[in-house]
Amino acid sequence: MKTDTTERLSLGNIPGVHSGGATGPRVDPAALTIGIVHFGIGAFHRAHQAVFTEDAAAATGDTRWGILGVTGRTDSVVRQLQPQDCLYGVLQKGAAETALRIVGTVRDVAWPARDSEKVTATLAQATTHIATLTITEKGYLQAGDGIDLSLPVVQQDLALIERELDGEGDLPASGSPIGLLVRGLARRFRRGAEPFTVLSCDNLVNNGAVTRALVFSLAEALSAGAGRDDLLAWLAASVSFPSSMVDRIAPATTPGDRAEALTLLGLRDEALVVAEPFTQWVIEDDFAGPRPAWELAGAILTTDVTPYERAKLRILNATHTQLAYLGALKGHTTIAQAIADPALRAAARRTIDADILPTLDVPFGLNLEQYRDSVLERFTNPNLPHTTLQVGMDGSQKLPTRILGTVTDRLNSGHTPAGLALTVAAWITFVAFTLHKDGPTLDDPLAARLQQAVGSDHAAVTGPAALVDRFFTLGDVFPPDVSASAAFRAAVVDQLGEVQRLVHPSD
Ligand code: CS2
Repeated sequence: MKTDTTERLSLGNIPGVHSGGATGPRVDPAALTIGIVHFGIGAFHRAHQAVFTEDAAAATGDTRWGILGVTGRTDSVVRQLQPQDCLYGVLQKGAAETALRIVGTVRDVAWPARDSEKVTATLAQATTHIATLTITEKGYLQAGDGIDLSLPVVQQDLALIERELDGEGDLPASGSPIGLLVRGLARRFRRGAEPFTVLSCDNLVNNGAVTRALVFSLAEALSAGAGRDDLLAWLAASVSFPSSMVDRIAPATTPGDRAEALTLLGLRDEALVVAEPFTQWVIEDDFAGPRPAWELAGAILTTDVTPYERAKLRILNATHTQLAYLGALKGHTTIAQAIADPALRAAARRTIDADILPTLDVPFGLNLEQYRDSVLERFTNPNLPHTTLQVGMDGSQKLPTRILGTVTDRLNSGHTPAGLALTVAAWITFVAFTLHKDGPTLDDPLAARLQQAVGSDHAAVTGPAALVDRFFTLGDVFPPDVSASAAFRAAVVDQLGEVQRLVHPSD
């Protein structure tokens, strides 16, 4: 195949980049040293924080902020990036224009199953100052306020951190991102104890505080002794956990995107990512040590991320989720198709106006109505094939963060949010439909428990009320104040009918 024999993007052929239709890298990748370890080097990080970091380096000439990217369970991203000297393109697709930019700020990549030692050693180096995280909601392994200590992988990681604190070498691989992070922090503490910053960039409420609580819950579970107590004291005094709000729509790369990039670049790029033009990063300015000048790259550094984070999670992510489930049920493949459907667009708009906007404080300099309009406009981008199934995955992890906190706020102020009940009803219908024996498999870490809620045979579910009751017993998803609300339960039952009317309008 022609594409397979085309030369692949690498440091050796950067000059060739500019002869095609591409730009970048904006700094000499070979001049960068590692200053950041990033956990979860998927498409989003490459299209977002890595680009901000390169722009900051270009603005200042500061070469300390190369990134070591850490992959998740598989080594596929290592295989994409390593043969390209970790260079990759961001194919920016606007409604009218496409542009390709090569980014060079990722300087190395590690797969924990093989490279836990490399990640640990890098986290411990005095020249590394920051760990950033995009490990998705499920990657945190949260149970209540802490990490789920009942999980075998967490217990194994705990044992490794103890051995690390004892100074043992040649340890096996860590199994969880937080476990590997704390192992690296333990070595950093033993080696030089320089201050450090852990910066979560995931779509969680108070992501900095959540990450801090998980790190501490793991460290506190270590065997009692001087090592543990000194580590905890150092973590409290010298490691900060700022919160941040991140925003850029970055759908999965398709073969068509790769072909388009090949045309623009004349080189093969197996690590290409795709993104919309819009990008935003709001960061709590609470760093224990040095950081890149991200504000020179357009990031907002602030003392309080909360109003931005709430507006983004509750308007953008919540509406994405509603459109994903209603859209998928109605046969729409992409978010752009779903928002182009007048009935779904109207439902989205109603939900934002009636149920979401009343719960939000206005972030400084932001008009919430304009923000709502710009979000809905971004969803219409027809060149960004963000699939409803991609946004719909991991619903059990996403609903609490983006929907159910808003439900609680509305219930507390004496309102029953019908639009949010519609979203919950759409999720339940989607799960039930997907888990039906003829449907595709459900992409959700709670799939097995959701299967029990749905019942192995649809006929066993006696009606909408019984179905809602079964879902509401999922304590990991529905907080007690939501599942105990008779009014909200009735609204979800009611909205199951509305889902059917929306997705089968002619029946
Ligand atoms: C989406 C987000 O897949 C999803 O759940 O809602 O990934 C969304 O595209 C980003 O948060 C946009 O910043």
